[in-house]
Amino acid sequence: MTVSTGGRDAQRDPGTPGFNFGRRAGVAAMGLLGVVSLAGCSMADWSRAGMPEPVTEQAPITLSFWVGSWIAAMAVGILVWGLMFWAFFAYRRRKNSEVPVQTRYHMPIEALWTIAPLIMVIGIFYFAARDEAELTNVSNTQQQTVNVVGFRWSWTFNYVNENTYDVGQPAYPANAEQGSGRSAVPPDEGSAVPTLWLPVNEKVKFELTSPDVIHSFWVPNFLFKLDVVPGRTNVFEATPNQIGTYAGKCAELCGVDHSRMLFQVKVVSQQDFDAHMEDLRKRGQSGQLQTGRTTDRAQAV
Ligand SMILES: [Cu+2]
Repeated sequence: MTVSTGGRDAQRDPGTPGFNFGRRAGVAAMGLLGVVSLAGCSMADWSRAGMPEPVTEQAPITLSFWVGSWIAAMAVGILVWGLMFWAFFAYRRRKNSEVPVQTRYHMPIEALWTIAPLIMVIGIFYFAARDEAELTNVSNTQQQTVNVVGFRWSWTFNYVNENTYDVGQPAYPANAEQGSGRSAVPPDEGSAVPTLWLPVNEKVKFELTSPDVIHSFWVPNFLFKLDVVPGRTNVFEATPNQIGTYAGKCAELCGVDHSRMLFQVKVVSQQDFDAHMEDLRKRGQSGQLQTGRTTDRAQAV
């Protein structure tokens, strides 16, 4: 008798497996393990399903929606995969001549696969709408107001209560060689990205404005971003509750130097914040820069 693993109609010994499922599953598991360890994911990353660490009072709302969605999706996935594999084995063709029972117009099944996805979509919509309403709610009970101006290609931070401002300049591309880039900004200066200072545990109202095109204000660790739209003021509130320095960037493709719109957020103690405001005043950066592009520094691009 010929034993072959190839060809649909190949004859097989009853005891000879055509495909070694155990070995294949082992190889797949090893591959997955390799990918996971190469990706450098820690246990904390896993528990957040890849989300950055939340550093505001509001961010856990986004995080629990994200993790909850994954849990729900995996539960549905496991159920569907389980049913699929059960069907593969339970209804596999045992004889060449055999044709499986064909099921048509089965009302309970038709009703199930109409209603079940509907319940899932309504569920996702309900939680998304509930969390969005909470995250975008503006109570106007803030302790600090910051007017963030996104402009091509950097950011200005107007500290409204303090009547001070800071203006950034485009970050120099990390891989650009000196003299090869379009920019006249020296790499050392350009690498100092604009910094938004915020006092810890104070509610901040962000007023986002743009003098030119649509940008998007994104601090990954806030688990939140909001578009910066010319001609209107988009507003949100957040309370940073963890001291540290966090990266931020423009998240809306706004033009050729979009990738240079980097900034950072420094969440500091009240004393450090006050000292920095004093520093800005000493440097003559009192008042507000509404357009963001009125200094020589920002024009040097
Ligand atoms: Cu932008």
